[in-house]
Amino acid sequence: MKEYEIYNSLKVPKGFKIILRLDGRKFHSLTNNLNLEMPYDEKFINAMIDTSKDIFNEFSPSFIYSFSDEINILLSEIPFSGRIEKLNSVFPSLASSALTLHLKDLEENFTFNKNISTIPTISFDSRVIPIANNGGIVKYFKWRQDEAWRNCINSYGYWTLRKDFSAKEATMKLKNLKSSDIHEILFKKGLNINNLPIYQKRGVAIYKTKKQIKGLNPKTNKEENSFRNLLFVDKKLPIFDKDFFKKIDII
Ligand SMILES: Nc1nc2c(ncn2[C@@H]2O[C@H](COP(=O)(O)OP(=O)(O)OP(=O)(O)O)[C@@H](O)[C@H]2O)c(=O)[nH]1
Ligand SMILES: [Mg+2]
Repeated sequence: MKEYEIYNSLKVPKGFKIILRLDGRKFHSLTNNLNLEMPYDEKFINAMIDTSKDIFNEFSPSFIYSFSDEINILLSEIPFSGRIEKLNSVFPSLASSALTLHLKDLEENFTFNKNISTIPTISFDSRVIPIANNGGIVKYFKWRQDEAWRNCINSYGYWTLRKDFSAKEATMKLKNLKSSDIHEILFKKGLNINNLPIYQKRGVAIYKTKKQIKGLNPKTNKEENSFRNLLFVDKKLPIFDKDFFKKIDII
């Protein structure tokens, strides 16, 4: 029967790094059901960060970038011998169970919608993106960060318009507006989008940083400097460019 497993041998091309992009399935309903704060809910964002940390601790990727309901994972060393079926099943299932547990921890902080009384089932989809070179890494993450920014403007625009219009009307109005028009509307309503927290505008990254630690060397009995790799959650990201990825030793 083994010959029926026809996708078994599908693998990442040799010599490539990959990015896995996980995206929450039907998270619009999930966030509605949990009555999350609109458009950004710190509890939910922290649960997504904790989920990303779990992925980091399990698979040691080089870099994770998250905003809204997506988690982008850069893998330089590819597990499961690069088998696509494994990558596209193990990572999203790990993310689903981790996020469920982190949201469960916060359960008492949610005011559930009428139909539910507990955290609903959670799933993520997953895709594998082969990356040929360092330029590809910068280009990819810049593309996702631009999306985070678009998402930020649109969601603030939507929730501001919703104060005066129905969901349908607000969506229609947004469709015809340029981002400069949305800025203008928000500004008139007293919201300067430039003053929003950086993590809302640019997303959050998780990566290792080298930290200098002073400690006593028991052999020499002298104080010495050593370096330790620590997991760092970056909520104050710059706009992604080559220099940023060089500085954090990704490229
Ligand atoms: N209120 C709130 N909603 C959020 C937050 N982060 C993500 N979301 C929701 O997550 C959705 C993510 O967008 P999509 O991935 O396009 O929508 P989806 O419902 O997950 O649809 P599929 O991915 O196609 O299954 C947004 O539309 C928001 O409704 C948050 O911090 N607060
Ligand atoms: Mg989604």
